[in-house]
Order: sequence, then C-alpha cells, then structure tokens
Amino acid sequence: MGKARFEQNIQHQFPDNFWWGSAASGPQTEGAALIDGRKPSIWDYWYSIEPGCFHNGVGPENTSGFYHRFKQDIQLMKETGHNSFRTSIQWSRLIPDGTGEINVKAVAFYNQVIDELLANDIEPFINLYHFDMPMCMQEKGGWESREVVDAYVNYAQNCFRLFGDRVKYWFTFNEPIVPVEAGYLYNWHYPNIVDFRRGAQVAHNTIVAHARAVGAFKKLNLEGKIGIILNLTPSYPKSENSEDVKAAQISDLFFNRSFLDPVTKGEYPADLVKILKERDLLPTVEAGDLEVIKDNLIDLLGVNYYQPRRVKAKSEPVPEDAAFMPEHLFDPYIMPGRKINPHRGWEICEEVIYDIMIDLRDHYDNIPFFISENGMGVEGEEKFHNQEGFIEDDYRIDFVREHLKWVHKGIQEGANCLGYHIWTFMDNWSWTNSYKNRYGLVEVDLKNDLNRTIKKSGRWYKRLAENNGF
Ligand code: BGP
Repeated sequence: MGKARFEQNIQHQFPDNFWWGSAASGPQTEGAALIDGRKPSIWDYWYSIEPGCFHNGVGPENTSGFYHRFKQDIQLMKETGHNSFRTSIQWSRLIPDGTGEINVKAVAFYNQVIDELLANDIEPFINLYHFDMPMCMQEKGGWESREVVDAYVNYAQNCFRLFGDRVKYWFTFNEPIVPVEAGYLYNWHYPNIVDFRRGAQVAHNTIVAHARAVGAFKKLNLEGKIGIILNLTPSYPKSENSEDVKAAQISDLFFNRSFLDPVTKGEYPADLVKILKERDLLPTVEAGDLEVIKDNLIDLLGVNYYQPRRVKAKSEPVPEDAAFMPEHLFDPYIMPGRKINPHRGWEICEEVIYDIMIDLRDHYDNIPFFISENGMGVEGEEKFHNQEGFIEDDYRIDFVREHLKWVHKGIQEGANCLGYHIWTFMDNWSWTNSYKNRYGLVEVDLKNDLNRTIKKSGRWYKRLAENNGF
C-alpha cells in the first residue's frame, strides 16, 4: 500500500515530521536479566526476597524477551507506523558494577538495537534511567548518596560517548518523581522507606544528577538534544473556593513543579522552598548544586500523561506528632461522575492533556516537548480476541483518538508539541503490576512462547502515522 492515504477525510492533520511511536524501557522489555554480564537492579533483588509483592508472583527476569527478539520487534514497529521509539539503556547491563568496567556485550547489544532502528527509519530516543537502580549502587545509598550521583554521571558520559554518534534524542530520567514517591514516601517500591526528608534528598540529588548529565552532554558538543521525561499530573481544585484553589496550587508544587521548574527554569519554586523551610525539611544542598541546576536547562521535554490529580482543602487537622507528608496540606478529592479506567483505577480525562500544553506554552516559554507516554492498561485482554486471532481493542483506539483531538487543538493554539508516543509498543512487564494490565499495540502471549500479534490498535496506529492524522 506504500504511502496510500487510508482515510479520505483527515480532520486532525498533525504538523510535518510529527513523531509517531511508542515508549518502553529496558527493564520492562529486555528480559535476559542475569546473562551476558548484567547484574541485578533493585527490581531483581526485591523480587528475590519478596516475590509476593509482584502480581501473580511474576518477576523481572524474562520480561518480554526484546534482548533476543529485537530484530523481529523492530519489524513490528514498522508495521505499526513507528517513525520513532523510546527505550532505556540499563545501567546494570552497561556497567554492571555501577562504576568501572563497561560490559562489552551490553555495548554490542545496544549498538545493534540502535543500528537496527536507524536502518528501519525509526529514530531512537534513548533514556538513561527508568526506575532501575543497580543493586550495588542501592547498597551505597541509592539516590541519597552523592557517590551514586557521581557514578550516574559517569555512566551517562559513557552512554553519550558510545552511542552519541547515532542517537540524537537523549533523556536523563523517566518520571524521576516516581522513585521518590514509590520508594521513599508511600511504600510502593523498594527500598520501601517512608520518610519525607529522605525523599526530598533523593529528589534533589536526582535533579543534580540530571543537570550534571545535561552538562556532560553539552560539553561533548554532539549533535542532538537532551531532555527529561516527567509525568505531569495537573492538580484541579474541588471548587473555586480559595482554600481549595490553594490546596491545588500546593499539590502542584509538590508533584509537578518540584521537577518541572528546576529542569526548565533552573530553580525550585520559591513557594515550595518556603513550605519545606518552615517545616525544617529542606534537603542538604551542596556547594555548586544550585548553579549546576541553573546552568543546565533541557532542550526538550517529554510529557507522560495518564491522569489528573483532584484535591480539596484539608478537612481535618493533622495530628501534631505525625511525620510530614505532602497530604498534610490538602485532601484528595474524588470527583462525582469521573470517568475511570477500572483496570488501573486511574481517571481518564482527555482535555487535561490540552491544559498541560497550554501551561507549557504560557508559563514555560513554549518549550519544545512531546507526549512521551499516554495509554490505557487493560486486564484480561485475551477475551477480546476475534476470529482472526487478534485483539480488537477499540477502547484503546478511542482512548488515543480522544486524547489526540486535544493534542491537535493545543498545537493549533501554538503549543510546541513535536510528537506522540503511546505507552507502549508491546505488552510488557510493569513493576509490581507485572503483566496484569496490557498496554501494547502488540500482544505478547505469555502462554505461547512470548508470541507477538499486532492488535487492532496497532493496525489503526499505522494508518494514523501514515496519514499524519485522523
Ligand atoms: C508509567 C511508567 C511506565 C509504565 C506505565 C504504566 O508511569 O513510566 O514504566 O509502568 O506507567 O504503568 P502500570 O503498568 O503500572 O499501569
């Protein structure tokens, strides 16, 4: 069919050279967890001591087998319309001891993946960290340790040197707030610490690591752009009542602006600093940190959008002896009538993606960005198999289309959006949810040798990309 137009009436035409593709990560797709020199990350370690923390006890050792099947998978990317694809390098594969020796087998693997993508006209977008601290680095204190920050910067430099001749789009971190929330506040992920002050230190050290990696990239004078991928969850107040509005502003400071402001404007929001200072919760800031953050702004922002956050003013006073949590300053609000993805428990609210775009246009100097994750996880998708043997996931097509209408409107109104990447290319392993919810354009059959079959959404996505709109 070549470049034939499939749809006669394109009502939502996207700009030329728009990025269509998907996002994934090394730890969630590669498998081959402990071969060819790779050493455990916190995920392998946590699974070895507490397999019950993972849905159906399925751990990260095999994930989706991309390590051995990447050539076939890249063909499937072509068949699903990709002109770009994001994955991550695993630090624990490239430099298994965290610092020191580089694993030549890992270099060979990532070289092959990058070359295969380019040979198929798919632009590789490479992320350096997707929740996957090498266990040996966690033993040194993880992001609480400056030694680990140094090791990460060294790892990043190695990546730029090894692959920067071909990779033009780099990202320092995916959703860096998640390890803070999940590992240091809410007891969702290893190391299962609940301590705001330590979480704040992890956040600050991550931002310093990010800024230093950006600086290292710029120093090498490579052709290419560098950025970070943030999950933005805008806060909406229950009402226009000033106390509710204030609650939403505060939750935005903690969950969005805490990372967005330093990486784009070079400084923490003054109101956030004030709140932490008043409570004696500011992290330790070393000499030169604030300058490094100021001097190393990103070129490009990745925006992961799944759901908004709804809040209201606190209704009950917080007990005086309670250890601080952001939720001491606002209450969650469940909006009546909200649309929910029942499998994930996340609200679906499409127009929020437009609000993010307008916020970036108006308050962040219209920074170039792309939607770097957006997608719908569904449990038990096998039941949607049709007679031809592929999954008819019309709900996913609707989900993407409804979000894209708002992306299109944001672009029409001047937001600097360069692309859209769905989460994700093929069903993959997802942290403690393991394989519970499937997000892929391509089905992975866990019961049948990890066989891949393109879903209806994958077929639709190809037409979307070929038409550059719908
Ligand atoms: C994002 C992460 C991804 C992926 C996705 C879906 O926050 O960047 O790695 O996990 O969420 O998550 P889940 O499978 O938990 O629904």
